[in-house]
Amino acid sequence: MNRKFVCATLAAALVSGGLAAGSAAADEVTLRGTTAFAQGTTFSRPYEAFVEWINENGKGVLQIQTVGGPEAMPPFEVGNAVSTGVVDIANVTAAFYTNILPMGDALKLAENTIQDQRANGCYDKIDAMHQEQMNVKYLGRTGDHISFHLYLTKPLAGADLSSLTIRTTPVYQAMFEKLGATLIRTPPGDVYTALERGTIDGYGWPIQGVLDLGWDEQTKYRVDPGFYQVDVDVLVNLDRWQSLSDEQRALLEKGIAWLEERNAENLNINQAEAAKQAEAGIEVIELGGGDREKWLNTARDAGWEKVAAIDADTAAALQSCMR
Ligand code: 173
Repeated sequence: MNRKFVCATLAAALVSGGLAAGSAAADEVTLRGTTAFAQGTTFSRPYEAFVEWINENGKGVLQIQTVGGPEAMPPFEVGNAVSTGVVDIANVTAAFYTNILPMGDALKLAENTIQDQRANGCYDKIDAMHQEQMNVKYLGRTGDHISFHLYLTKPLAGADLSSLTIRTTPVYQAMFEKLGATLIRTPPGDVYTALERGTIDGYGWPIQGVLDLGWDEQTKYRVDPGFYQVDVDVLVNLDRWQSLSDEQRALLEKGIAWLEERNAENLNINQAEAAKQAEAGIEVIELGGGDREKWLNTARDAGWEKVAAIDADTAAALQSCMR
């Protein structure tokens, strides 16, 4: 779609959202939201359920209006949009906003849950980092218990990617680079075409969502084991957050707690997704022995090395509260 046209459409939606909020009950606020993942797909659905929960429970207090997804705003620009207040609230993974918060790359390295991190003070550190460096409130996240994998169109003999061109995001970059791959960074929306044209031999993606996007048609193998943990984060522009009443903020916090409780369902969904992949003909390449060790150690070590190079003290603090 024409970029100018979609930007104009989004701008019109933003303006009409603003007018609608102005003409509603005096103290009801409408937040304009966006999602970096295509609406109705795996990593947008939890956020959409949250919006529904808020709109159901927040009548007369606060409503959320989703003004578009990746068709209206490129995923790698969503962090900037919520930081500057182009939107008020966003559903986005930290890998898509490392341009403004490089340390966000640490979130995928967590081995514990958001509930653990709220209890041990890690959440406060993550929130502070987002507020100070990005001008957003880190409301919370989905994605716990979901790991990432490498998917391929060609077989793989061991933990060596040197003959392969792989689609990446910052999530997989340090690991796949260490294992020798040639990398191409793209948003999710470009993966199908890249596979179809043969410009990539595979891609990084979580265990969930492959069939949802139709990529199974172009995928022959999944490499196991998985690594890291998905973070899909809900961010609120900080000025907007601070302008809300206690009641409005409490509503958002109650809604996100409700959503985060549902992260536990991922354990079952992961199994169902693996079964669906097998039915769709995706074969598992199970790395064993030394290859498995190299795979997992490279993931962890390259991941932490990269964030330690950005800010060693913060990396150390996060490492101790993320496990
Ligand atoms: O592969 C990706 O686009 C990516 O980084 C990601 C992160 C979280 C959920 C889904 C995909």
